[in-house]
Amino acid sequence: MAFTLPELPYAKDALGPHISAKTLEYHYGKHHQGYVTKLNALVEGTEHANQSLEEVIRSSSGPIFNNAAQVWNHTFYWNCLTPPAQDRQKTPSGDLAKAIDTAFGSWEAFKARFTEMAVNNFGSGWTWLVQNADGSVEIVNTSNAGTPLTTDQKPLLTCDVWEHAYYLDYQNLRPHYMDAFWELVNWGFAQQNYS
Ligand code: MN3
Repeated sequence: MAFTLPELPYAKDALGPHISAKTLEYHYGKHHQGYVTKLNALVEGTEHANQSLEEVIRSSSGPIFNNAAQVWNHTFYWNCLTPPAQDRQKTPSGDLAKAIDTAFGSWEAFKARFTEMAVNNFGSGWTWLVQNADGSVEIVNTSNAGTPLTTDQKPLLTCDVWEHAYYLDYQNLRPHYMDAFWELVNWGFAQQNYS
């Protein structure tokens, strides 16, 4: 049973002008696919070969963990984005909006804090909105392939801050990529994750 690259939930040119088709060709078609291919090669003949992706992430370390977590993180990230349609929901609503207000004071304060965490996440990594067991939410940074799946915190939303996520479109300007990210967040997906 080999791991496979999930379909993108939209066309490669659907996130423009904020994230280009060229970025998706490389980020999804080369990087994400590369993690899947490497993972399959690494688990062959090991105890991980017949595990689910989540089981591999929770029971491995080193290269197997890195590639498995990157496969999962990227699939989650694609689902955190949605094409920038006119009628796109631009802010969270419902229980998630309440939890964000409780934790950060306001939507604007949350957005500013998430952006600050992402911009200052040193090197390669991910910035996450996560849910704690008591229903509260917080923002956490992980480095490299790090993922909340190995903790008690439930991922709700993520932003990939590896340079490969934005270098073709924004070169070294991660803050400009963050502006793009906010134009594309799929709040319906984040709300669905919050329970
Ligand atoms: Mn990436």
